[in-house]
Amino acid sequence: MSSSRSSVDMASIVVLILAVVSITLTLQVADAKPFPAPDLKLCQMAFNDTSENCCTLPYTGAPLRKFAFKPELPMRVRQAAHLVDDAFIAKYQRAVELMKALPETDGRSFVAQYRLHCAYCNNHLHFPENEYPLEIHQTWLFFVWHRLYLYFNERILAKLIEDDTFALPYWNWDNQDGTNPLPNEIPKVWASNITIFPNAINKTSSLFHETRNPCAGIPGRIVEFQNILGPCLPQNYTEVRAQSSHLMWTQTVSAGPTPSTWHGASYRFGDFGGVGMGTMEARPHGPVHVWTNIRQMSTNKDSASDPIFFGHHANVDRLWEHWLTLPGKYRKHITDPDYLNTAFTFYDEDGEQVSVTVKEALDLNLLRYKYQEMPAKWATQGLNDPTWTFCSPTPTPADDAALIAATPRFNGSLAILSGPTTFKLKRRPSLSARHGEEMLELKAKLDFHTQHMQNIFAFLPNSTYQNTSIGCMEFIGCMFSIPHVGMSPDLKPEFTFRIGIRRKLELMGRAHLKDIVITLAGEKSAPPIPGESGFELTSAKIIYSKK
Ligand SMILES: [Cu+2]
Repeated sequence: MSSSRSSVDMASIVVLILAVVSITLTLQVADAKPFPAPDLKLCQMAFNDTSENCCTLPYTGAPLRKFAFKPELPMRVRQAAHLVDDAFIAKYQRAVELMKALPETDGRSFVAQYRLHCAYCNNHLHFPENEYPLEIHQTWLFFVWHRLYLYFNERILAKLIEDDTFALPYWNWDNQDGTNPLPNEIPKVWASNITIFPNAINKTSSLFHETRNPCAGIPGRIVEFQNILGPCLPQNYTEVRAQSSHLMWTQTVSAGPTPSTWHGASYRFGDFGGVGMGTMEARPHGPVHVWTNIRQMSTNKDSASDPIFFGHHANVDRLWEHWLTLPGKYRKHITDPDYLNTAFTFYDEDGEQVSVTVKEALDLNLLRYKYQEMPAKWATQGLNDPTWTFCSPTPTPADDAALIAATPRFNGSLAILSGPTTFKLKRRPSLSARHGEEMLELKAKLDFHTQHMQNIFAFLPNSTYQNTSIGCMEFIGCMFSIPHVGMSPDLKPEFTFRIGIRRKLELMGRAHLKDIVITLAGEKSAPPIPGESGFELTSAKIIYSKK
């Protein structure tokens, strides 16, 4: 009797469990919020601002169809741009010349292609059931959207020259090698105003853009990631290379150990966009745009109208693949279904709308391209590099204890002004990596119309944005938000920034301390409303996360 009663009870429990599981799954499905592929016909001007209008296409092609892999394509190799030969340059020039000759109303045309980048930001792509427009910067969509954008752009160029082996070259600006041709100067493929293609319509290279910064165009001048808009003084190669390799290491190895630190904040259908930039997008990606071309490359609207944009972003894409190979338990693709099932619309090589999901973009073998290998020496650099130095005198344990004792704890909301802001936060140094990576998490309400840039230093309270080098050992990462036009001026959304800190603290010999002293050293920018900082730090804490 008792045994049959207990089996009835067991059966009820199993039914109950199944019901709960089923309700949970239903809720999860009902709750799923990936972005559907936008119909590009939904593109609208940003607040009727015609100067920013990127919706030029009255699309008349076939209805939107789904992307299919092309296993028959040869494996294309994206070469390091500084190593390509003249035959390749001529081929690439011809492909872009043909693209530029297409009418604007053709989705494959150069104009339609660069406006597509702009259409995916700046308040252009609206969904009827969503309050906010789609924004592909400053969240986890950044890497994957640009990968797919380059994929289709490359396929269009290949079809125009009827050469399925064609692959975009990448600008290897992270490589500090000092032998000529320098990988991190503007490669000659984009630098020259003379076409190598013998039958060119005119003798101006289709790969050149006349609005580049004059300083960046000087042969032998290498990309800088800090203080890039000052006077065009002779470069101290040793110093620039040390700063740049240190920045690469900090942002990729130390500050970007997990998907949320590297890619940026999560972003689902219905969310306000652009609310948390990842480490790579902030730096080095951002400064390379500005260093190269402050006029075109530094606006969302015209960024992709300089052909070097595609070489720049090919390197960003390559570095994403490289990031996956670095040591660390959590350097993996994001597995959130809302990310994987988000879809975008592009123009394919026939000029027709095609929808493609994020999960279709994660395997380069299936997309049939790869990168010519180049060394990334910065990834294994460290204290053994004599150019990486502390900017404070070597502290004793007593100095650290005195600094911690003298520093106020972060205590609720804080208006960040242009000067440095210093506070301390509690750590749990004994937690192992099994609990996740140790990160600094900052939340802030930002004015969305101005740029916000903060360099973040540990145990360097006198640091400032202008005068403290990102080559200092105490530099632990940065947070960055670019202005977004066309949004309501009343909006002040909350942003989330995360940077990994553990590896840098280990290198500094401070991983055992129970407090960390943080300094936010901000770039000077005009406050949007007089008397307001436009930057309210709402939360600052040390968290441990696998995401
Ligand atoms: Cu970019």
